[in-house]
Amino acid sequence: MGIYFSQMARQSQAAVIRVKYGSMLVDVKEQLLNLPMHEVSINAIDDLAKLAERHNSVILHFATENDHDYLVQADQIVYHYSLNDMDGSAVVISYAQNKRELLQAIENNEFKVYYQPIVSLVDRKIIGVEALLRWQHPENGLVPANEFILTAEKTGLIDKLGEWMLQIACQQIKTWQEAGVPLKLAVNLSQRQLERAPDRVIANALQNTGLGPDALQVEVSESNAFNQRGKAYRSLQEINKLGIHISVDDYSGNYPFSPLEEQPFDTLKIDRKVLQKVNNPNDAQNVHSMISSAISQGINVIAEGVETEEQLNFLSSNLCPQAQGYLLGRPAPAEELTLVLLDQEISSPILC
Ligand code: G
Ligand code: MN
Repeated sequence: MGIYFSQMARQSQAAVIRVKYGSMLVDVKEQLLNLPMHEVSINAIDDLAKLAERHNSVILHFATENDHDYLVQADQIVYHYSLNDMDGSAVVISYAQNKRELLQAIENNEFKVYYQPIVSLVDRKIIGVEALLRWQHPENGLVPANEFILTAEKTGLIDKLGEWMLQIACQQIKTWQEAGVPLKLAVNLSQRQLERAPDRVIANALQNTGLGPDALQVEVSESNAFNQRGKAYRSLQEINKLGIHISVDDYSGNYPFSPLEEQPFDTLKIDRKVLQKVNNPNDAQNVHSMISSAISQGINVIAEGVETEEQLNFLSSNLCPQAQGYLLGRPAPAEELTLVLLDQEISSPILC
C-alpha cells in the first residue's frame, strides 16, 4: 500500500498513532519534512490519501493541542488537510485502537525496563541509572517510549505502566546494591502521574522492594518543578517528605532557580539541546554559569545527551559533576549492565 502517516507533534513529543484510512487502520510513522514553495488546501483526508498514493508519498501528521495538520509533499507542492479535534474521529479511533494494543502488550509482558548509566565525571564511575520504558513489539521490534507514551498518557494507561515500571526498577536497583554496586535510580514522572498522588505508589514500591528512599531520584519537567501553583507541585513536596530526591529533567534555564532549601528539587539535568550549543561562546558561557551557580547553591548537576568527546571535555573543564548520554552509555537491559557494573566494582571497589 505504501502509505504511512507521520505525526510529529510540534511542541510535545513525537508519537506513533494509528489513523483510519478507508476501512484500514494505518500506522503513523515519523518523517522529516522539507517545506516546499506552494501550499494547496484539501477538503477531505481521503483525497489527501489518494494524492499520497498517486505520488507514492507519505502523509505527514503534525499535531498541536487541538489541531491536526496532514500534509503530502509532491512536486514542490504541499497538500494540506486540517482537522480540528472536535471532528477528529480519525484521532479518536487511533487512541481507542492504540489503547487496546497497549493493554494487550501489558498482558503479554512486552514492556521492558532499560537502564541508562549516569556517570560521575570525577572518576568516570557509574553512580546511577535512569530507568527508561521500552516496548518489545513482536513485529516492530524495540519501540522507544516517545512513540507510545502520548497514548498511554491520554488513555490513563501511564498510571498502570508507571507503577509496574517503578516496582521493577526499584527491585533491580536493590539487586545491584545487594551485589555490592551502590547505585541510585532515576525515574521519570509525568504531570498526570504527579497529579494523582504518586507518593503512595512510590512508598509502596520502596516498601515492597526494601529500597531506601535516598536511592530514588524522581525526574520531573521544568514546568512541574517551578510552577508553585500547579497541582503537581504539592506532590513534589509530599515526595520530598519521604526523603526521595527530585531532579528537573531537560532543564534549559527557562526558570531561574533559588537556593536548595527553597525548592523541592536538588538536581538539575541540563537539556541535551542546551549542551549541543556549547560551540557558541555565548551559549558556552550560559552553561558555565548554570553549572557554577547551581553547584554554589548546593544543587547537583547532570548533563544529558553527551554524544561527543568535545562535549565531555567542556563539561569536565566546567566542573560539571555528572553526565549521561550515548557517549557514556546507551540505555541497556539490566542483564547487559550487570556485567559492566560488576566489572567496574572489581577494578575499583567502593570502600565503605
Ligand atoms: O527527557 P529525558 O531526558 O528523560 O529523555 C530520555 C531519552 O533520551 C531516552 O529515551 C534516551 O534513550 C534518550 N537519550 C539518552 N541519551 C541520549 C543521547 O546522548 N542522545 C540522544 N539523542 N538521546 C539520548
Ligand atoms: Mn529523564
